[in-house]
Amino acid sequence: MDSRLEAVYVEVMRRNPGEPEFQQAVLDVFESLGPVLDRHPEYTEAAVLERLCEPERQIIFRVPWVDDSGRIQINRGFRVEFNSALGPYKGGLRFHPSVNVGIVKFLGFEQVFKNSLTGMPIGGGKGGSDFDPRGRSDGEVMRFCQSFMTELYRHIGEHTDVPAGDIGVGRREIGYLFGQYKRITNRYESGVLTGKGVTWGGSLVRTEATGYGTVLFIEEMLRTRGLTIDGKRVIVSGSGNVATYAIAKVHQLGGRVVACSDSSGYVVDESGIDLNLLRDVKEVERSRISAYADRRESARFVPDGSIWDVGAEVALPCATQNELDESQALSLVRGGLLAVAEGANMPTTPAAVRVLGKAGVLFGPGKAANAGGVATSALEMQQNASRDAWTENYTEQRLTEIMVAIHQRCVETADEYGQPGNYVSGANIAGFVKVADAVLALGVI
Ligand code: NDP
Ligand code: 2IT
Repeated sequence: MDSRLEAVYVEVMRRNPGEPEFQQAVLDVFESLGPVLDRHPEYTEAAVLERLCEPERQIIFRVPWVDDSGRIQINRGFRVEFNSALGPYKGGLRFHPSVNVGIVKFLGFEQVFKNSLTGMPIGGGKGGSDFDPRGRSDGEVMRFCQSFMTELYRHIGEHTDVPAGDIGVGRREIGYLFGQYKRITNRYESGVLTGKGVTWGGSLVRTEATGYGTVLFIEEMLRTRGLTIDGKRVIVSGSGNVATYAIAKVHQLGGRVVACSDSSGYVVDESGIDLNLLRDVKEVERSRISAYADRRESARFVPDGSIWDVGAEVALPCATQNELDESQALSLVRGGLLAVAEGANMPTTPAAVRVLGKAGVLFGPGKAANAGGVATSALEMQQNASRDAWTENYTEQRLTEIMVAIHQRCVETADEYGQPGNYVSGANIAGFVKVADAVLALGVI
């Protein structure tokens, strides 16, 4: 690493011990920035890197609630408002037992550059809780969300900080959170949260946007090699919001998804994942993925091992961080892999990214490939600000244009900095330069 970057990196490590995911996310960006600092000494001069690695504000709070048996439960809530040089803090809330401040910081840090890359006026933030929604009744989830918002409401607002969903937070949770915000503030402030239901201020296509966008992005990448996803064999990990609509878009474009997963294992279905059945099992019943295989003859459930061993031409990791490691990448490469796009945030380990690079596999990093979700959140904010609601066709058209533009930005930036075809550098540099210029312009604040 460049010595100017190294000095900042060492200091970031020292100040943020015990946060391996945050450290990994910072390293990933820093490894792309050497050529940028050569061209822009003013960034080093003005300590832009140091400023971008320190969140503007970090909020940690107690979330007390009462479960169905009358017992008091205590969780921890987080909101890391990372950078607001380009617009209000924007980013999802994650409810999962693994959530801690380091995870939220990694996600918030990534969000800053992703949001910059979309070209929309949004800063970066992230939040969540170690609350585990699994096995909880609707009433418990509602009471938890109400308690969470009873503290969070004072920190957010349509011009301040605009949360949305992430793992464990979907339409149901956003509804309870929005309801409590509305009640406390006595304001119907639609733009304070995105991912709302379409009858109460949500945007059409927001639910589908991340998964759709990821597939639109990989289609653009494949196009650079004269290929398309039509007829390709595809693996999608996860079976939540992002995975579901990635599968839907792959099928619309003529590809065949032969495997998907949840945290209990994976299913292989050589005749192509049946999306209606998957949604019944995961979305409607909130059941485990083995129930899919129980009801479909062509499918089998595999409780252990790796989904990536199934083999495919296209792999879309859409579950969680560090879910595709070096040996799994090698296995995918041996199976004839052509392209990977990250629907999840940081799902591919650094060693796995190197394996894919060496093998000449197209690799679309999450900052670019999954940016369609937050970009459509920004479209939801636009609709809320103008008290308008766009049609499905128009909104999907906007999403498509945004994904094509992000792809173009990555390709042109990688070319400009002498690393053609390197989407990691392209995304990191393009995302960084825009936010760095704004940080400089706004002075020392
Ligand atoms: P969901 O909660 O809807 O789905 C998450 C899926 O991933 C589930 O299948 C879940 O399995 C699985 N999963 C979660 N954690 C783990 C884990 N530790 N180990 C194994 N499997 C796990 O979340 P989303 O689909 O919204 O999010 C998926 C990824 O996409 C995350 O990385 C998120 O940050 C990223 N993302 C989401 C966006 C959005 O708009 N929602 C936008 C951009 C990125 P199980 O059901 O067993 O828990
Ligand atoms: O990681 C992400 O980009 C998201 N979870 C979506 C954030 C948003 O504000 O829509």
